[in-house]
Amino acid sequence: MTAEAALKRKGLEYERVALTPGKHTGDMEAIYGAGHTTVPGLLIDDEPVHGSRPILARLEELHPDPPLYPGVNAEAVREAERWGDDELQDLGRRLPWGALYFRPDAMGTFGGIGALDPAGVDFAIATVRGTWKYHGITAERLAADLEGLPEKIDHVDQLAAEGLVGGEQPTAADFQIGATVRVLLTLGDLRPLIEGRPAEQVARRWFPDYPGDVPAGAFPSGWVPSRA
Ligand SMILES: N[C@@H](CCC(=O)N[C@@H](CS)C(=O)NCC(=O)O)C(=O)O
Repeated sequence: MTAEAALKRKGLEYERVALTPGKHTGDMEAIYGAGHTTVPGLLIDDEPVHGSRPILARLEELHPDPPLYPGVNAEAVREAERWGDDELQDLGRRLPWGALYFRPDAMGTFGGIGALDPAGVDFAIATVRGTWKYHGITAERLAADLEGLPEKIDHVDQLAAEGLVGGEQPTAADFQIGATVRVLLTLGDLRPLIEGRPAEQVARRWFPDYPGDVPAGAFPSGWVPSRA
């Protein structure tokens, strides 16, 4: 989502190729080299660029206008982007898969198909178990992630106050942070912590449409901090 937003912002033509989750790690290594298992990757003619931050940096080099790392703020935007990737992005993996463990029947909403039938729920349960193992999710870690979320949303307020995100012209940090927050907005339990704040505005402005809805009440009671 981040890479695509940057391509659109730069007005560049591109072809989007969706890979099958799970199998994609091998496909990615075949194109981008050993160890480069994650999406996104971008082929610029024959030049492989792997990872959301390298992609945005390379697009900026090739097409400086409109800038994603504007003028005097360039370094601060780069740091905000790094924070979004290194410190926020993981929550976009662990919190949705974490919530779906308790509401596997809601997994179909992420594929745009609404309620799952019982066989679908069996499939969802097996899938979610796999993701907990793959991403190292445990109940303890999930509870700690939830406890730490308000501080992260506060940090986005701070970045907005500094003009690094949420301005008229989007930065690389808007695209990096907004994409993750947009995923978090699929969780009813988290919406009260995010709604009405700069984080929500950044996410919905650049990523208005994103499927998925896990109704509030998925996480065990007491795990989701109340809004200060
Ligand atoms: N931080 C990197 C990583 C992105 C990432 O984790 N992509 C996931 C998609 S949900 C992936 O491909 N995971 C497969 C894996 O971890 O091997 C970026 O922003 O480019």
